[in-house]
Amino acid sequence: MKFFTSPSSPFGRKVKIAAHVLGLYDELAEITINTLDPASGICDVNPLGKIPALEDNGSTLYDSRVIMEYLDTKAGGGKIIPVGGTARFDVLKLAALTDGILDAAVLVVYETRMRPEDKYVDTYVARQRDKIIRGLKGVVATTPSYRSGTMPNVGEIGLACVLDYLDFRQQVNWRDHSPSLAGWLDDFAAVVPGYQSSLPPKN
Ligand SMILES: N[C@@H](CCC(=O)N[C@@H](CS)C(=O)NCC(=O)O)C(=O)O
Repeated sequence: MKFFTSPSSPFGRKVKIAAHVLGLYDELAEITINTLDPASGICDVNPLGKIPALEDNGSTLYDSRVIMEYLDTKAGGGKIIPVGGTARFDVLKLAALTDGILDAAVLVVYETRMRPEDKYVDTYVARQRDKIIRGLKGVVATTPSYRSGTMPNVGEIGLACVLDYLDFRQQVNWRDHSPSLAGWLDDFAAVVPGYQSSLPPKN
């Protein structure tokens, strides 16, 4: 499987951890993409020009959530996404919340990277930061607990990627806003395959 991503992409990292826990990581041939480079070819793979994307058996998939579901299906199904019941929608909701936090965090990065300094819109950045902080509080309200050694679900994988991405970009100190998540991350980091090897690069 050709896997288009970059070491700093938190969405790409979700897929990497999912592939590890599902035992499929060795099947991924990683292709590093700089989405800002028009010659990267990513728009031929994903019309949205975004990573991650995956090519397998002649078809292309994009959006990290779709790719994770594809990998789950390939591994037999029901492993990182519960098949039914309230558990399924609890997990999908947590995944949507963590993706929303990541979207806001990525937009904060783009606001500074894409605009000249005099066009930087503080109120827009503040709005995204508020989403991040409210989103984290929403996560805490679900009283997450990772049971050591269990297969993490897509929501938990998303949460780990959120917390490390916020540390990487240093936009919001989540330990101030949601200190209870520190213990959660320690439990997850200690045992989940692919967690350490997929950490974002050091700043
Ligand atoms: N919903 C998408 C979000 C992916 C995304 O925003 N990726 C960023 C990199 S972390 C990207 O490719 N940005 C380039 C762009 O927006 O043009 C997913 O889950 O895969």
